[in-house]
Parts: sequence; structure tokens; C-alpha cells
Amino acid sequence: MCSTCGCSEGEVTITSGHHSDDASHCHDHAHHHHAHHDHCQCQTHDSASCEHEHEHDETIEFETSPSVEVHHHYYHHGDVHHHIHYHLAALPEAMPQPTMSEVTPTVKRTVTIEEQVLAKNDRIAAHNREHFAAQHLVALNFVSSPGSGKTTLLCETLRQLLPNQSCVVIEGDQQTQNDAQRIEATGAPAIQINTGKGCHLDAQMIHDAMHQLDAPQGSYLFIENVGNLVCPAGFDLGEKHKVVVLSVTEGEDKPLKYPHMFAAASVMLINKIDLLEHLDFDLQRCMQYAHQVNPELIIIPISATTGVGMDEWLSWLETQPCA
Ligand SMILES: Nc1nc2c(ncn2[C@@H]2O[C@H](COP(=O)(O)OP(=O)(O)OP(=O)(O)O)[C@@H](O)[C@H]2O)c(=O)[nH]1
Ligand SMILES: [Mg+2]
Repeated sequence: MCSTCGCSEGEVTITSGHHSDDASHCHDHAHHHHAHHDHCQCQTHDSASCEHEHEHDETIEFETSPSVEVHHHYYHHGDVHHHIHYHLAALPEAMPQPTMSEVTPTVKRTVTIEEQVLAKNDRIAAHNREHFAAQHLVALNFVSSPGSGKTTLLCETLRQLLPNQSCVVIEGDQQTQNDAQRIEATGAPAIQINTGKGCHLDAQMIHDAMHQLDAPQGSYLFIENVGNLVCPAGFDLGEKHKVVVLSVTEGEDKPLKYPHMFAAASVMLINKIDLLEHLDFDLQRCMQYAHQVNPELIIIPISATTGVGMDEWLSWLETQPCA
């Protein structure tokens, strides 16, 4: 169950785009991933370099003084509810400190931390981030409502970059292989994640997809999230930046109506500006609204079909080098 929206995630499938037109072949190679499985099915990493501690509960043991007391602490960090179960007293510095009366001096204790979905996701995202850094991958997470032009923009971006720069793509949709096939037509390797009833990608899905996607060192990793302006804002995938795409047909007030997504993004591409003359869309007001929720947001008006604004977008990408 998605803790942000209550959607039911069902079975998630992860398939290579080029396997997708042969259903039986595809099935053989599909990595069927259940959204809440706890054990990594990592096959390409050696266990020494990749510990894959994906257990739901984390146990930390360290030396200090024994205690006869068991304490339960509840606290909130952002939207995340933590329940910390202290079998013994005194805590590592990063943990909430008990009062002096709760701490009794001695030798060993165990801290069991039960985390809910978002905290677990954050941990896997941090793990992904380490992998991306080690492999010099720049991961960008494209988020938007359905149909804003994410795949069209990515295909154009790949056509411009691919001759000189390796790029790989992870596509997220509830159903179909369509977007992975469109990406592969540009020559870039693509993995399609179908989330079933799920409304967003999560860090575990990206982790699993990366094991099927043999990304060369120093690549851009473009992730196209499920079309949804709400839930993907809450799920860190380990990306360096979120890029939010808003098309002019959606109306200029979207940054105010869905502020979390625009607050979480580093860049906003206002797409389909070739259609502006047909619409009652106030570009200046849209930018003003977006800056209201995120003063740091870099905004680039663009048209994936005419190419207007592509240079500015590619220049921004150059500020995020993979080396
Ligand atoms: N006029 C115009 N149409 C565009 C532009 N970019 C994309 N489109 C059209 O918008 C429609 C949706 O584009 P996609 O690239 O599939 O959008 P998406 O965001 O990937 O959609 P989902 O993956 O379904 O969320 C297609 O018919 C595109 O041809 C643009 O800059 N101008
Ligand atoms: Mg798409």
C-alpha cells in the first residue's frame, strides 16, 4: 500500500524494452518484483561491495551500559513516523536522546528501529545514490502529469546527446512497453517498469531495474516516472535532480495546486509552447507561481516538437556532467 496516496501496488514487472515485443521471451527475462519484498535479488554485485541490508527492521548494536528498561519512542521526521524500540538505554548521537532518568550505565544494548514505507524508501534511495556516485551516473527523475511530453522530450534529448554521451533510461508506467520502445528507437538502452496499480516509482524498483540495465560508467540515467503530479514527489529514487515537466495545456496554476512536486524539483520544463497561440495560458504568471513555491527553480520554456528551448535545456544538462 502506498503510504502517500493509499494506492494498491500489486505486482510490479521490470523488463528490457527490447524484449517487449516477444511476450514469452519477455516473460522469461522479466524480473518480477514485489514492491515490498525485503531481500535484494541482486545478481550483478558482489556481496562485499554491496551489502543490501533491505530488512524492514534495522538492528544496531553497540557497547554501553546495560539497562533493565525497554523504552518505546515515537517521533516524526517530515511525513515519516518512526517507532524506536530501545531495549537498553543510551543512544547513538543521531538518535533522539532519552532523558537522563531513562539512561542507566552499562555494556550492551540493541536498538530496533521500525520504519514505515517512506523511511525505508529513503534508505534504499541513499543506497542507489551511492551506486550512482560510484559509477559516475547522473540520475534525473522526470515527473509530470500524464501526457505532458516527458517521453517526447527525452527522445529529443537523446537524439542530441547520444553521439557523444552515453545515456540509459528507466521508464515507469502502470502498463505497456510503449515508452521503452520509443526510447530504444533512439538507440539508448531502456528498461520498462510497469507498476500495475501503483502510481509512482520507488527506490527499490530503480535498484532492481539498475541490475538489468548495464549502464556504462559516466552515463546520464534518465528516469521517467509514472505520470502523476502527486505521489512521485514523495519518493526519492536516489536521483540528483527532479525535472518537472508542465505542458501549457494543463493551465498555469498547477504549481500552486500541486506545490510539493514543484518544490521538490530543481528544473521545470514548460513544454508545448508551440501551442501557446491557441491557448489562454499566461507563461509569466506560471513562472511566477512556480517561483512562489520554489524560488530556486530553474524554468525553461520548451517545445519538444519544434525544438524551441532545447539549447537552453541541453546547456543546463552540461552543468551536470557525468565525469
Ligand atoms: N504540440 C506539442 N505536442 C507535444 C509536445 N511534446 C509532446 N507532445 C505530444 O504530447 C503527447 C504526449 O506526449 P508524451 O511524450 O507521450 O507524454 P508523456 O509525458 O511521456 O506521457 P505519459 O508517459 O503517458 O505520462 C504526444 O501526442 C506528443 O506528440 C510539444 O512540445 N508540442
Ligand atoms: Mg511517457
